[in-house]
Amino acid sequence: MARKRIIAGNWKMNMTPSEAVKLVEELKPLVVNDDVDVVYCVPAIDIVPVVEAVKGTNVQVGAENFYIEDKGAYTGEISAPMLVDAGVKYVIIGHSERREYFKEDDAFLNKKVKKAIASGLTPILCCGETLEQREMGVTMDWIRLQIKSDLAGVAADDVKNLVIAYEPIWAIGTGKTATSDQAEEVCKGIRELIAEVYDTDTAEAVRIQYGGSMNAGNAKELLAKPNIDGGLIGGASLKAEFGQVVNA
Ligand code: 3PY
Repeated sequence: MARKRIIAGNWKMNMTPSEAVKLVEELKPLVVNDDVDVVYCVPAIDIVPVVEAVKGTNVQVGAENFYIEDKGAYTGEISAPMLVDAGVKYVIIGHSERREYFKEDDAFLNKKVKKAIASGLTPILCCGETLEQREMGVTMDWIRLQIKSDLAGVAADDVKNLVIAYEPIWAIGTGKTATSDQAEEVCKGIRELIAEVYDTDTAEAVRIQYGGSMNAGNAKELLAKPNIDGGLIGGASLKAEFGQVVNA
């Protein structure tokens, strides 16, 4: 069965609520494409206005983060049930910025993956190596470790529905992109790992994105690769260019 392409914007800490609504309006005619799942992963404060603004379009809304408890004394956090109630469908888990700046480790990310699934959210689970790891030749060992730990105890049927984003850290916010061959090699390796840990059906079903400076200039070549089912887009998701990536 062919996998449906998924192009998700990761807005990061950009866009005030009013800027967010303006961007959604600007992108509306540019992101229409029934063959692609289009997702805007937005800052928590933008979720409610963006869910409202995308009503009646093909766009779904994702969150950039949440906490693993349903409610309680966790000042400043938002929970998975809150996201679901607000109309959120996807959530980014394990982005390298959260791993690095907020010290989210694989054990915690595994809890987040399980909580998201149990709450009805689709995880976009990120993994990726540093430049140093790539140069040392341990890229695939590292990615395998991350994915195995983050998915520990997750059932095959749930893995079939989630999204994995391969984002080499050296290509995030640097303007550097992995070549399409480098990206394909790792995405293929991730699919092989899923087949090994689960089975071929699961591996064939799971959608794997490339992320890390994907833009209108390189999207077509990256998306032509057999194991790259979409993109997680940083800077280019904040402008009209995102429409070109959706339609690449
Ligand atoms: C980037 O493209 O910079 C990203 O981090 C996407 O998540």
